[in-house]
Amino acid sequence: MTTQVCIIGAGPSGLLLGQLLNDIGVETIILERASLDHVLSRVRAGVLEQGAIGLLEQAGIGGRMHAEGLVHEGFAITREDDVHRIDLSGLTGGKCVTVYGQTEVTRDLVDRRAETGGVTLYEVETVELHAFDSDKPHVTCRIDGQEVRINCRFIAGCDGFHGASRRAVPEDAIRTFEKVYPFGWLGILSDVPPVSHELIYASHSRGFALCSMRSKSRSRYYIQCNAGDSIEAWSDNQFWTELRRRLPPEIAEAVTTGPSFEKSIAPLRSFVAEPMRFGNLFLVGDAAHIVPPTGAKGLNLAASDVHYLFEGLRGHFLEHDDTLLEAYSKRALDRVWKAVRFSWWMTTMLHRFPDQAPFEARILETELAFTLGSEAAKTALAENYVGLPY
Ligand code: RFL
Ligand code: PHB
Repeated sequence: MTTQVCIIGAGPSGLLLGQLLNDIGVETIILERASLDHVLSRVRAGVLEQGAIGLLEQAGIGGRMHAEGLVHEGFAITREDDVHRIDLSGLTGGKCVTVYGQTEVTRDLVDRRAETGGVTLYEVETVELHAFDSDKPHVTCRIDGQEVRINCRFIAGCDGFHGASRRAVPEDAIRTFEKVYPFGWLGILSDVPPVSHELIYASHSRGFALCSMRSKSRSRYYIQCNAGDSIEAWSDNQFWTELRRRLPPEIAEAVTTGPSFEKSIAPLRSFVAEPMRFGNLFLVGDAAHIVPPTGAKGLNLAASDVHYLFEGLRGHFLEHDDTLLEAYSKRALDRVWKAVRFSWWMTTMLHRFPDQAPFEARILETELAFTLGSEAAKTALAENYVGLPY
């Protein structure tokens, strides 16, 4: 098989890049390790920045997102029993975010690719990347037991943190930066109305909690848990009890509980690989960087990477100009590091760290008190949360 851009991974990065390229007549083949059902069953991000919304519109999937997505002009931070509102719109001159689940974004992109005749091969095994330091890279894999070779001009590594693309890069060509946090997030989905029409980020001496949603009748809640906790150790009842303990009493009383239909634990990590280009291989999204979910930035960074790479590839194929392709890694990383900093800052300020020295604990309490009491600090928080410009 031959294509112009071989995309590894049919998560949001791969599907979005594939759609934007498809729409300007650049051929792509997407190779995905998992089954379509598995891809569509993953529950992850919920909050989209305006820039990501614009790209999804450009990819032709604005319709359902605008009909069903919830526009949020602010969110709350609680500190023990106090509630503070962050007026995103007021602090940023009218900007806001949209709550629309990653599962729905993925489904819309999958449907659009099918409508527009894009090729996605699911359940491919042993994906290997070859000769990406030359002008004739190729990818090999096994599909239904058959060895398949795809010749291409470029490879886009959109295969997430555990994918094959980043691992194909020689060790001496890549530099990585990593911080692993000593806790995880236990998350549930339940078909109960959200406790509030806005998100609530709760800082509490028992640990962090987050009240989020997928719709007016579907709630997404998270609590900070120990890094080594197992799902079996947390019954629904234990989850609801612990969540309520971390919320101010009037909010805790208003939480509607019900059976969960999804429950998972996510470890928290910050990770960046530099550069994001190796010859004719480009890393995109979680393949190149991971942020803890506290700032709601992972999917949004995947979208801005796609934007920079799409501009570069459009320049190459349509205008015979490689300036933006050459600039891809730098443009993407400049924005990535700002989101990595913001996500680290939100995480550090709002969680409780086991075995923390009393001095550090007081500094973090003061960081939160200062932030909530200062218009300038809240403006900086809001500016980052709605998303820095591309
Ligand atoms: P993905 O979504 O991991 O997709 C990668 C795809 O590649 C496939 N794959 C392979 N395919 C072929 N060959 C291989 N060798 C392969 N290895 C892997 C995988 O099966 C998969 O289909 O990466 P992508 O596309 O870069 O997208 C990134 C986002 O998924 C991620 O950043 C966000 O989910 C992070 N995130 C959040 N981001 C936000 O912007 N806002 C949020 O509110 C938010 N909340 C979250 C989150 C992530 C979470 N978890 C579980 C990590 C909340 C949570 C709990
Ligand atoms: C979510 O709804 O899954 C969500 C929302 C905000 C975050 C992280 C996750 O910061």
